[in-house]
Amino acid sequence: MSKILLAIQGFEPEAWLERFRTLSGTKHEVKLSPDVDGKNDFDYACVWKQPHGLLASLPNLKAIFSLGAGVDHLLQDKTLPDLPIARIVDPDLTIRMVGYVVLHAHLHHRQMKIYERQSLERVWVDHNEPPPRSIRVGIMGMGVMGQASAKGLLASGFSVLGWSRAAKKVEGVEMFDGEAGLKAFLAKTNILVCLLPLTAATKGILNYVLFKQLARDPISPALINAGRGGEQVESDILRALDDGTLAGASLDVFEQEPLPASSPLWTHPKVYVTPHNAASSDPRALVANILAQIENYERGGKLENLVDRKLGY
Ligand code: NDP
Ligand code: OXD
Repeated sequence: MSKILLAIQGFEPEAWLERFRTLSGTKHEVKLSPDVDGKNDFDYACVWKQPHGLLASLPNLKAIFSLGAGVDHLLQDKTLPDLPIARIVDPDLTIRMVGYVVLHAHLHHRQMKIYERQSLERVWVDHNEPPPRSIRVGIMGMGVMGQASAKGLLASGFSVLGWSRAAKKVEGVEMFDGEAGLKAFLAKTNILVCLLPLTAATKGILNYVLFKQLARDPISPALINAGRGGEQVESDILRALDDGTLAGASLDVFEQEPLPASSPLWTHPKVYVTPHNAASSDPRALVANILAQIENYERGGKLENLVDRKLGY
């Protein structure tokens, strides 16, 4: 029997505990932090925004699981023990992200903010949007989420570009990589989608200088960020929206979450705001995946979807 500790802030902890216990039966003992009597006993920790120092206080841990795809919340803990860290890669999480990206690409291409206003004013005007194939959607971050979103966008008829750290080939997608490839990637991109992990290299990358490099033909550029709020400079987004550098933005993540009530982004006429739920981690879908990993590891198998701590993702 393995002993599993859940340490969760920001998600609904009770729903995770119930799901872990239901699927574990008598195979695992599952505790929810701060109920951490017997710190020596825990084999695995499954965490989302755990209190810093907690994992370092569990001397016999074998591995750590992030309850989401991103691990920036975990790696910010300077006391993090040197253990394998696995992140979530699951079809449920991925398909949710694909839905968000495809939906928002359509919203910008089809100028839905304009039609929402027209509807309120009973105005019947067709703005005659250019063909989807002429719209180039550029995805920053061509990992699990990026590649799946690219497929969804291609199926919707858009042209798709991708940018990653290392060079790679992705069917149907014009790929760019590294610092050297960024300028050419931006120069062709109309709708910019950010699905990057937050690392030292990506912090603040979505800024005014970058927005200025986006293509303005056949439509003015739009930004869709479902990566991390730390990647965007919100004052630059507002400036770019207000001077026409960006025609619109869909923001799922923010410098500060929850987005403060005082933020002008909430009511900006060109902005869609969602509460960091582009792809929500749902215990009904994800716990089976984590338990299968633990059970495989206990049988001597390898952990999958491991994080490279040096790269930060
Ligand atoms: P992956 O690790 O599979 O993909 C990350 C991609 O980003 C890779 O293509 C990687 O390049 C690229 N990348 C990383 N650093 C750089 C860099 N400096 N320059 C260029 N490209 C870079 O992650 P996922 O696709 O699973 O998830 C991506 C992110 O999405 C998560 O880290 C999380 O922040 C966010 N997310 C947000 C959610 C939400 O609800 N808003 C839900 C789930 C995830 P390479 O291929 O060369 O390694
Ligand atoms: C994730 C997230 O990283 O929900 O999975 O942000």
